[in-house]
Amino acid sequence: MTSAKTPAITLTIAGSEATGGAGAQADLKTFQELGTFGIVALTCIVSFDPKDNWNHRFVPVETQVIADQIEATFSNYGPELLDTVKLGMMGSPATISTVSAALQERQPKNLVLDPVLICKGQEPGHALDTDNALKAELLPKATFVTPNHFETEQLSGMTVESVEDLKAAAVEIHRISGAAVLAKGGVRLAGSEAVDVFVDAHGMEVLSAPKIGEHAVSGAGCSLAAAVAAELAKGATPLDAARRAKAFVTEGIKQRVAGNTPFDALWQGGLRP
Ligand code: PXL
Repeated sequence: MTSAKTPAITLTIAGSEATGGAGAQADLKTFQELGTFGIVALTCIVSFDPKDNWNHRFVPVETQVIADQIEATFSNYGPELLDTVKLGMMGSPATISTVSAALQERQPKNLVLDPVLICKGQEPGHALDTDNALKAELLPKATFVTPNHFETEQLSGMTVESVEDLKAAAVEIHRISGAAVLAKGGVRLAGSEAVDVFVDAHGMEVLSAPKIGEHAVSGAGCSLAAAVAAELAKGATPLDAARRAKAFVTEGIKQRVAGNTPFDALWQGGLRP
């Protein structure tokens, strides 16, 4: 039974990051904060190693178990109830193929891809395979993609050193994927503003906010993509979803949480009154 008050439903297919800053934890907190009913299908478990410079200890979830989680969720909520899926860290080509096959059947209206490419501590050969699989199997299915600076360079094949470069690369990623693109300059581009470039079939918009420090904050990318997914699920246009997600992340970075890792974590409650 549903009622007029039933919230929009959002599923994230993502990894756990044990300290709670990034990954599925950030996605779920973002969904809750923005008023959607959040669901997780877990792809892997990442535990930073304090004895090894906080590098990632990475354990994949068995592909059958990933498929089972998605089957349970899609069977419980039909496409009319659950039409928005966010993809976070996949971590291996086998996981990508499993997720891709599950999405092929369902074809969600909104598929927000956070193209998490390299994970610290992963073996480079394996990481390259994963990047290629992501580009071949998931990027073409995405309706919205949120690459950071590094991922923007990788997906576009272009070097990004300025806002003009970021614009050109975002246009290229839109061209090859057909998806709406929110390419994030973040703290990687010089200047006092954190600049992101949005491109879709209707055109381009530069989203800018004063930088809050010069250090990347854990969970910012995950929370941004999850916020885009939540806003799309509630009916926003891609551009409005991008604008609201940027505001959500900017406030969350202002109220970040510091622990012993060299990076702070975003607080999803930043927009609360
Ligand atoms: O921020 C990217 C990211 C996504 N998902 C998981 C992670 C990380 C980074 O640490 O651990 C599970």
